[in-house]
Amino acid sequence: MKFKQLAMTMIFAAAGALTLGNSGKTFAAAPAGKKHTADMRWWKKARFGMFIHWGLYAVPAGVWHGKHIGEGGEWIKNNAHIPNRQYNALARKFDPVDFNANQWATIARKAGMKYMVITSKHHDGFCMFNTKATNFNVVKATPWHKDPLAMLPAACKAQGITFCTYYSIMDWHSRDQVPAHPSATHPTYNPTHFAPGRGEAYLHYMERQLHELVTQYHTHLFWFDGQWMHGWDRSDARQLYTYIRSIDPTIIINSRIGFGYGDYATPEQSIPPRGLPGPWETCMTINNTWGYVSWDHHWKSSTMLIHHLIHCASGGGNFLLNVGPTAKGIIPKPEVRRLMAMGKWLRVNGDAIYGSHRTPFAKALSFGYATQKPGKLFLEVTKWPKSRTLVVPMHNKIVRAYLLSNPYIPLQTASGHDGQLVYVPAQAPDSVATVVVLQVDGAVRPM
Ligand code: FHN
Repeated sequence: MKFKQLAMTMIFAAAGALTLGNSGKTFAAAPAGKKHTADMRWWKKARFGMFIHWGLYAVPAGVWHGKHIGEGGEWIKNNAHIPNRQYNALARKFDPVDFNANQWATIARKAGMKYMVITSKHHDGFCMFNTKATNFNVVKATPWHKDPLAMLPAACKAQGITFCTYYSIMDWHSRDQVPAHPSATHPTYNPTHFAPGRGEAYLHYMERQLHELVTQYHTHLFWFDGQWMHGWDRSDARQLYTYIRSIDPTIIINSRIGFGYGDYATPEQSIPPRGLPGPWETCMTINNTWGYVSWDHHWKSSTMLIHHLIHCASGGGNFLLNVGPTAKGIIPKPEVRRLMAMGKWLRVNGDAIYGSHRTPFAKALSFGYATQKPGKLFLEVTKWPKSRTLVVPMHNKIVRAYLLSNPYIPLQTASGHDGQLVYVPAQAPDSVATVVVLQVDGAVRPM
């Protein structure tokens, strides 16, 4: 995937997550050992969430003046160099008459997702909630006049999904920020910088909106982004972090608020091979774009997506998988089909994922992945052994072994030179990933 915005490089050191924004600034994840005041318990147990990129950009859907505009639907204002007036006019065409909050929350539940992070305001500055801070919002500026973020929290609660919000610090619409290359006909917005003397005013604008999102829309998490705009500095990050904590100390904040603030690291479109030391979450698209793009049919298979989820969990991380609804409010069918396949796998194997802890093994396993809970080692076998024998590199004797899908039939085991042996059926019961459960005494002691 090639994106201009990926001029910024996402580099993830083993010691933590470092994100190099366009400005080349480095934003470290929460410093090791930082005391979390946020209530991370639900988040760490959840393991799997739905990311939703939805806004005015769904109207052009990756096409401008008849041309395919690559590198992201939600970036079309920047990548097609659309002047403000022309872009703002899209609001008059945004009328998602097919939007159904209960349907979206139900899809998330059936997918096995436990939280939802939706764009309240992306880089384009359009607000998908009825904010009093600007009329450039979904209720005041569109013929729809409805507030999706007012409908989703109750829909999510009814489905057992935790409601969370994405919020971009960079804002291509705000008068407090100046585009990288202003032009009446061919502007480039990214990366913006603060207009002279307007930084404090913009911070106040954000605080007003974040207060609304916490107190009126009851978000449980802020997924910040766009922190690479020029002029966003440590004091700004600290002020925003402190402000949010003053409203509700349990709110979770991601690392992209910047400068080591935030509660978890946010690798994007990639999974750190052995996970990261502290709390982390990989976010990923199902095709190649976050916002809806009508011509992007590069869909990942459900098998690959299930393996990505397992890989994240085995590294002690979460998997935030994105959907890009259309301008009519429909989650594209190819995305729904893949999510239903993930949910079907999780209904059988979710015990290995939800609330699990990272693998005890420092090296990758030849047959797949591992996760664990006290007294249990889960082996997510993605490469079924032709020898019908799994070799588990640990000293612990196995108390009992069984297929998670069929716990009543024990599997035979033995001790070998290279670890514990588990004898499995000739054919993999689940060709995508079969979970073998090993009951062990005490903590796993890898060889
Ligand atoms: O520029 C954004 C992009 O549009 C998208 O929102 C992703 C999602 O993580 N974040 C930024 C690129 O890193």
